[in-house]
Amino acid sequence: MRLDVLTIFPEVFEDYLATSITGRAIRAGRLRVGVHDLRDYTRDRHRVTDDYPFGGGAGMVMKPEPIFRAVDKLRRKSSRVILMSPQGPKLEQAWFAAKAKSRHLIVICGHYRGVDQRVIDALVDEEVSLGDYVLSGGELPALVLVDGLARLQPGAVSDADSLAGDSFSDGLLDYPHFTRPRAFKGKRVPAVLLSGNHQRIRDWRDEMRQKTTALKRPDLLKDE
Ligand code: 9D3
Repeated sequence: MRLDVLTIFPEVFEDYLATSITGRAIRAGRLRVGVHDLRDYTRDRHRVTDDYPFGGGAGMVMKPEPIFRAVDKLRRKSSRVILMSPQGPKLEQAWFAAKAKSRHLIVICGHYRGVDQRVIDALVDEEVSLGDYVLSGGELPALVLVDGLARLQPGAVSDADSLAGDSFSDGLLDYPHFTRPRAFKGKRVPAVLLSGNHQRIRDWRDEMRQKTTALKRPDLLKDE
């Protein structure tokens, strides 16, 4: 899979993409990520990517021309163009599972008040949001998108079970985890986990997943 990200802050992507599972997926060749500075697609001396809104009002709007030039250069037949936008539906695990099979995504990061509407109308296939709160731009949301897709690429997460057991992939939260030491600050690891009885351990974990979900995220247990 290939991702091309359009942004006015390309430098914020570098460290994160080089790290952990995203870094491993990229180094393993499972995922290619291009980060493109929209200022490289301007044609004026000051490399301006934003301008005042027609009709007035606070804040700046991202100009259409650099975004159109970048998308025209990067787009192929298989491309889908995604705009990170507080107006899109919220990203969910099912979205990642579906999009992980894509060949090529072009991801546009907005800033300020957002992008010129003609970008949305002519170029964007879908808008996606992280949630109903205001961030200063689409860069962190785009990193979330890349991370969620990277770990679903074949071979990116070493243990296939850790994907199958993903919280949300079956609508339940995870069970509690413990590692050494067996006793810490007077708190013992649940005896069942030391029992060596794998059926009992599975049953305990299933039960804990139900209980934890009912307690912390009862909304996940309601149908629809
Ligand atoms: C004044 C109306 N604002 C919409 C709530 C304008 C606006 C605020 C912030 C337009 C863009 C932004 C920058 N945010 C994003 O680009 C963004 C975002 C977000 O703010 N919250 C959750 N998900 C996302 S994805 C992209």
